[in-house]
Formats: sequence, C-alpha cells, structure tokens
Amino acid sequence: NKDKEVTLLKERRPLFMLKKALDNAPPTRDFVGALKAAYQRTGLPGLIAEVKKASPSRGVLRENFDPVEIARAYEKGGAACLSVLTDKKYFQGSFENLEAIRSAGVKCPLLCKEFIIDAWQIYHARVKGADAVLLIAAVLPDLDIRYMTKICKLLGLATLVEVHDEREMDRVLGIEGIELIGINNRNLETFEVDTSITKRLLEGERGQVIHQKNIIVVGESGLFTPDDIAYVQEAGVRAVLVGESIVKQSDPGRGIAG
Ligand code: IGP
Repeated sequence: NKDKEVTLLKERRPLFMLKKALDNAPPTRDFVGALKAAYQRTGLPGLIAEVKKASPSRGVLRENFDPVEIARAYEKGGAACLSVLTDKKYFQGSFENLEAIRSAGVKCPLLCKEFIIDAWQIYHARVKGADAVLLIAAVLPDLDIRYMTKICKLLGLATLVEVHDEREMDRVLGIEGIELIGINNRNLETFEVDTSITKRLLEGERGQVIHQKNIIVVGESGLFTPDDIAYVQEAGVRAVLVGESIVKQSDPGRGIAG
C-alpha cells in the first residue's frame, strides 16, 4: 500500500513541479497545421489515426498490442496526426504509451486521448509529449472549455473540442478561439454509432458559422470504409479520427479498408 501511495504521488506530481518539467519539455508540433496540410495536399480529410488497444463497447481490438509499432505503421501509411488513448480504465491505454511514441521519434503530432476534467491533466499531457488534447463538451461546462483552451494556447497545445448534438455544437460555436471541433458519431452513453449525426450538425447556419470562423471539423468514430469517409467529407469535415477499423488490421499502416 505504501508503494502504491508513492507511485501515485510520483504520477500526480504537484502543479508547480509539472510547470518546472515544462521547461525541459520539447516544443510541441503543429497539430492543426498538419491536418490542414494533409487536406490541401490530397483533397481528402486528413487522417488522425488512433492507437487504441481496447474499447468499452468492443473489448480488446488487437492482441500483441505494440503502441510504438502501430504508431510507426500509421506514420508510414500517411496519417497526418495520431491519437493515443491514455485512459486506462475503459481503453487500456497509458501515458507510458504516449511517452514511448513521442520518444521513439514519431513525427506526427500527437493527440492525448484522456477524459480531461481538471486543468492539471493538461500540464501532465504536455509533459508526457502531447501536442493536442481532447475536451469533451458533454462533461465540461463552457467556463471550463474557455479556461482550458486558454491554458492549452499558453502551453502550445491544440484542443479538439468534441460534440455529439446540436446543443453542444451551439455552445462550442459560442466560444472564442476554437480551431478544431470533433463530431463524435458514437453516443458515449449507449455506444450507438450514427454517422448521419455529422451531417445533421453541419447543415444550414451552423455550417456557415463554422466556415466563417475557419474551424476545422473532425469526423469521429464508426468510420470503416472509403464510402464512410466520402460521406462525412461531403457533409463538410476536413479531418477524420479513425481507430477500430485500422488498429484491427494485420498491417495498421494500410489504412481504411486496406
Ligand atoms: C475512434 P473508432 O470507432 O474509429 O474506433 O473511433 C475515436 O473516434 C473514438 O475512440 C473516440 C473516443 C472519444 C474515445 C472518440 N471520442 C472520447 C474515448 C473518448
């Protein structure tokens, strides 16, 4: 028990120590820029490829899970950015995976996939090598999204703000300085996937506001085929976040339906 306490303390270094560690952290890479460049180069949504061992809805997705090997395969296969699950409880992820991928010299910018509810976690993600973090509108009040976005800017991190319905989308569109919005096609409570959500949330005035504000929309979850990608691109997304369909392949670098 004493040992457990010590590891816990080490893991949850006080904020002032994390801030010190930031002085030695390597600079962040441009997550949003990498997505924009991929879209401009290919005319297709930039790929954020997810390093994901398991999920609560599907269980273990890949036996012999080697995060660095998968990350390298994604990079070689042309992913613009990577997403690394760090959440342990539901996704069997870890910050060790994030650190390992970063220190293995993978050049794609990295999104830290963690349920962030406290600003402390943002500093922690930065120290562990993240270039971007996820903020989920369903679990964060507007004030937290504003505050956390500011902290991210100060730390050089991009933020991907995730929404799942009209109400969340409207809340996020009302916040200054948002560059990336993710539309999650999966309901986090029921795990049901419906890609028409992406289309619905980008229709009409919302789509116009997004365009005016130069926001990049990321289509997230449940994308398996080139047709799925074409469908969300048509709806207006300029980047996609894909996990299951590529992590399960024997060669994860071959991409969607590869
Ligand atoms: C990837 P999929 O269906 O391709 O494996 O989905 C990604 O969108 C999903 O992992 C995700 C997620 C999240 C996980 C989207 N938002 C929030 C945990 C927390």
